[in-house]
Amino acid sequence: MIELSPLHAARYAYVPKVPEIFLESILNIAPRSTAIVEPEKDREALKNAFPNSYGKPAVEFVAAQSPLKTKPLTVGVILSGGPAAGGHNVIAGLFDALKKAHPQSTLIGFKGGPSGLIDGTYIELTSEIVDRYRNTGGFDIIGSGRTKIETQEQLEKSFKNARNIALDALVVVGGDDSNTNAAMLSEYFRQRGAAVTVVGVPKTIDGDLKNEWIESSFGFDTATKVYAELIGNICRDAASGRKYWHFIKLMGRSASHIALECAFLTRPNVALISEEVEAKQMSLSSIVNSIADAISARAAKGENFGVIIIPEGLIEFIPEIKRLIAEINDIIAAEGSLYETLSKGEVQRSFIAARLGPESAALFSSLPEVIQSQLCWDRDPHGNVQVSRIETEKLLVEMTSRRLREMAEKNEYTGKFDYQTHFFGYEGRCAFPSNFDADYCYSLGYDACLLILHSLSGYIAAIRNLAAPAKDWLPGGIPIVSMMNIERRHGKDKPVIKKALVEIEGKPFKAFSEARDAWALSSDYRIPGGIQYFGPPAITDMPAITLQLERNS
Ligand code: FBP
Repeated sequence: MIELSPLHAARYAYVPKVPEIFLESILNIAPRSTAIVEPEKDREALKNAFPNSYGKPAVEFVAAQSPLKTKPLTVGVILSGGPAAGGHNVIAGLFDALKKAHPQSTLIGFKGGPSGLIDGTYIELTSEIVDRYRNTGGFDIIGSGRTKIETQEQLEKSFKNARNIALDALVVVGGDDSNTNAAMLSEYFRQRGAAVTVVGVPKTIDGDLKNEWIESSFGFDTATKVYAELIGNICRDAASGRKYWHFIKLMGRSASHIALECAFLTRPNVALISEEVEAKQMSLSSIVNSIADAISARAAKGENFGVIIIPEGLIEFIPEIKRLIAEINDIIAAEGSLYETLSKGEVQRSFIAARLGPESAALFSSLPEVIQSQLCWDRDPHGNVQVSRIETEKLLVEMTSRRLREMAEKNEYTGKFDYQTHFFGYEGRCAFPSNFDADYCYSLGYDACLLILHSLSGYIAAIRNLAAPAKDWLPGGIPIVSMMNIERRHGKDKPVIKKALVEIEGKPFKAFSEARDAWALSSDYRIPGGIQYFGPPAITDMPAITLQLERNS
């Protein structure tokens, strides 16, 4: 038996705060339909792809007219995609709610992500197991994976396993791709006549699974607080040693929500936002020039140090690189089985270079070889470039050094440039969930159980009013298909959940763009410190700044 750290032991005793309505008996809570939610675009295609779940209303949970009668249920849960703090509390909330609805209900956990359902590998989640994971980070209770359930064979195997286990419901805890899986399974089970209610739970540190009903995905709050602690420490180190520029890449895949939140929490000298780069069609050289100018302006004050935040997905938003990536994706999709046999590095690089159009070929050859190779690495099972493996921070350091040398030759820069690079990503996904994530996740699990009890298949748990104290949160759900559009993946048009990127017209970006010029020259960084789990609620329960800006008028 591993000896627990004092914090680990103390977190077991934490009782998550929940919306007030959840204090009622679970059988006395019922869904109330509100507006029909339709996707923003591609409506006909989505209606055809999801005839059973299209055109349904959003629901909110309110006090019931009369108590629900229910039988013991067998419910399966899948943790899908990258870990995010709070996944264990989703399971705890789901488990407690199921047992309250009927003590003989059973919760099983499919092992290793969606492949656990396809292969029929699972464990029963007993109270002894669940209790050991309450309020802890990680997905290790059952493991996670990125298998995409999409082929007929995978869907049929999932159906057969669900039937053999006599599954009444399935909860898929995941991001945009995983909840797309959930919608497909819901549809397939209906088509096969199986009464299995499939519901989703919005997870991802990236924060890009959100809309009017889903105000935040879980894990974002904890991850940004962990990264901000590290960035704040680096800011202080930079101001103490006064000799390095720190180029810090932050995880978050395509969206820059994490970079934006961490910028508010720490006030770095430069924070790049990919969505702005795309909106302004900034080229790679114009981004590099803007970094070099910021470095030069501080050097003029005698400050040859600073901190730059770079969102992980930046590279995909630079127009000429975006075109290059799209061409590489199409080549990989078209040459699928042959490409898989090629070894990484020189062989893959030459294969791709020989097949690119002239403009992209020229750009490709101008990039450092290490970046060329990283752009050629395999896509993930959903067809995404694995941006966490592309060293954009190093690319920018190399190009910025070059630019500063040019400026120095023309006497436009007289400073001294030295640097350190960092990538913060995996560090933030499995921390003990912040109180916000612990409360939110437990409530999401509870909410998922309510969706199941009321047979709302194809729905995703949606809790609103998150900037307010937990007692005032508003639980409910929306149809997953309402969040979808058609996108090109692996060379084919496919229905997927549309990623919510940073809105350039939104309140958080506007607040950032008003503040950033002052941050560029200042060395008065904001030092947030580590996540506090016990103490005054103003410190322990503070929701993300971007969430507050979005939701508070
Ligand atoms: P999800 O979308 O599955 O939540 O994963 C998010 C993420 O952490 C991204 O920020 C990152 O690019 C990616 O996972 C890394 O994936 P992997 O864990 O497979 O290396």
